[in-house]
Amino acid sequence: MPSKELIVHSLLQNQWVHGTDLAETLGTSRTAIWNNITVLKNRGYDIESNQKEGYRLVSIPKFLYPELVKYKLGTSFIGRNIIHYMSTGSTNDDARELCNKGAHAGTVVIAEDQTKGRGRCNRSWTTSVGKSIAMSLILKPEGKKPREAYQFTMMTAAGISDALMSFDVKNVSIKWPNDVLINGKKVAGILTELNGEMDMIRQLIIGIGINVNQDICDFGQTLPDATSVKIETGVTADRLRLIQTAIRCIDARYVQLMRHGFDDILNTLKQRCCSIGKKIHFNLAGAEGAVTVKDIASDGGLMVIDDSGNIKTLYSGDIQFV
Ligand code: BT5
Repeated sequence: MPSKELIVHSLLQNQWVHGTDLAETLGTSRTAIWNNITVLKNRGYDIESNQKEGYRLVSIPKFLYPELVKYKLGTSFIGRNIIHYMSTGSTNDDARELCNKGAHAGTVVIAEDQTKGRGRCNRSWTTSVGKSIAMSLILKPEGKKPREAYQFTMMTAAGISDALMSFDVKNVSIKWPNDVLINGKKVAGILTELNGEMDMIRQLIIGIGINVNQDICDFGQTLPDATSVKIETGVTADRLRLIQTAIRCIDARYVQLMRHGFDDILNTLKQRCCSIGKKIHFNLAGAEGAVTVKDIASDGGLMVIDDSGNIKTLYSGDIQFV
């Protein structure tokens, strides 16, 4: 563990930490500790110090720094390596580059701001600095086929909705295939990108955008269907606690999917999916039409029925309620 991370964890755990103890634990000198404390102060940590008692953490920065996100994270897999940018184009692009350089599965890329945040089909995704969560997960699920990739989008939607519900957010639903809604408005979106061969997923990059503390004016008139946790609950949410909870819940869903298959996630989707029974307009690779959603199929596709009674299953694309 890098020494700055150890120092922060030690400061988070203890009221006062003596420089000598820190130096001993880290196998370094007191001067090196002092230098690291200076770096941490420049990162926004408010650290009090005195000769007798050592160092005390007064407050932490508002950013989603890896050392803070990792503190007591306790996941089995996702988040064992975390990379943080103040500003970047798109965390999905960063994750892809990191993959090309050999990044481990379970790596998470977090950005405070994105200048080229993307949705599906190159649509744009808006991030509000200090008010959103923008992150990408690198997964390398062994034994999974490219046609199963959307199961990972759905396990992520299940995980994000678990996290929001554990924050006591009411009326959370999932709009097939990749939106999480509160009171029918979009609070989170998922962008899954795949690199693989015909019968093997080499890596999956799962981009996640969550609106946490935006006010209505942050979305303006361009995004009337967007909402945030704060708008829906009336309370400013702790972004750090929410990202940790989201990573934990997605990690748990990932383990569930890899060990026990898709069934439990499918059941969750059926319970939380707001599309079942609704009339929708779908657009799928150029084909479009109005249909009624019947169910979610056992493999995660959307079973729909048209006005003539023909049943078909959709596997990707956009749906709008009519
Ligand atoms: C998505 O696409 O919903 C996927 C969004 C994924 C964003 C994450 S952030 C981290 C990672 N890095 C990236 O570059 N992307 C991922 P889609 O279903 O295509 O929805 C896109 C549409 O959602 C846009 O065309 C807008 O209408 C709307 N939208 C844009 N920003 C939004 C926001 N902050 N909240 C709600 N809706 C938004």
